Amino acid sequence: IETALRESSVTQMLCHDKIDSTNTAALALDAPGALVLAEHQVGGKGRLGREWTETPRAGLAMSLRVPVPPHAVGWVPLLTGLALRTAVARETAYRADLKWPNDLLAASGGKLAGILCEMTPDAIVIGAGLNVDHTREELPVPTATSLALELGRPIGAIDRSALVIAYVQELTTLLAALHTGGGGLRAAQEAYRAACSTIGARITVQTQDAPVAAEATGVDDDGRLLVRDPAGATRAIAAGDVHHVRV
Ligand code: BT5
Repeated sequence: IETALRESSVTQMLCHDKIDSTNTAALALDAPGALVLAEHQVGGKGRLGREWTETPRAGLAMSLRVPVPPHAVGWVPLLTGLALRTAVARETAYRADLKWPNDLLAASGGKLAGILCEMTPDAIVIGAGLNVDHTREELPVPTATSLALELGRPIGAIDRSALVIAYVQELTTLLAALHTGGGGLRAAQEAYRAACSTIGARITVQTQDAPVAAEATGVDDDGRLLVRDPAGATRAIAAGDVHHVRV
């Protein structure tokens, strides 16, 4: 992996057999360009204090620590989801649904991957967990699924190292667009919008008070989801849980 990533944003790679959280490890490192991987992550973090559960040798847990210009931080989680989706398509030909901001879902609705970005004063730690080789019995929660299950591939047939390499390469290209801005950034944002299955979908948005039914109409230049409520009013959502309504 290290050799293949020589041209990427990775300057140093740490591969742990067992660790609490690759994000926590990358947060503690003062090394821009550090990529932390773990074969078994025992204390994986989800968003909003939730947990991410890994199955040894079946899941991928990856955290990349990189500097990001402050004005572009809002797009990092979204472009990370795009990078992961593209990498999965490149290596396995599987086209996952990309749900705003960045969950990867299978056609069955099962969750294949989750992303957690955490900020330090000078960098962002981009954490991604991908379910690759789980059997049905190994899935940590009923809402999860794995690439092996969705593709009907035998365990061990999907090259996990190739997935790591493809993901970091895709992410490197998209992060470079964030740094340069201009046309490159607009192209990356358009690629995200084209891939995001939330846009155009009927959704429910979990607000502080209650779930609200709405239609997602787009993603604005700050990475916020634009939703139109039944009364026709449009507003932008910066963070929150969005559930697609299946019709
Ligand atoms: C996420 O949170 O989806 C972000 C997960 C980020 C995990 C990566 S792994 C590498 C790095 N190091 C870390 O410590 N974290 C990052 P959220 O949207 O809050 O989803 C969490 C919810 O997904 C849980 O409450 C479970 O219901 C479910 N879940 C837990 N483990 C799962 C898995 N392996 N596959 C699918 N769903 C899972």
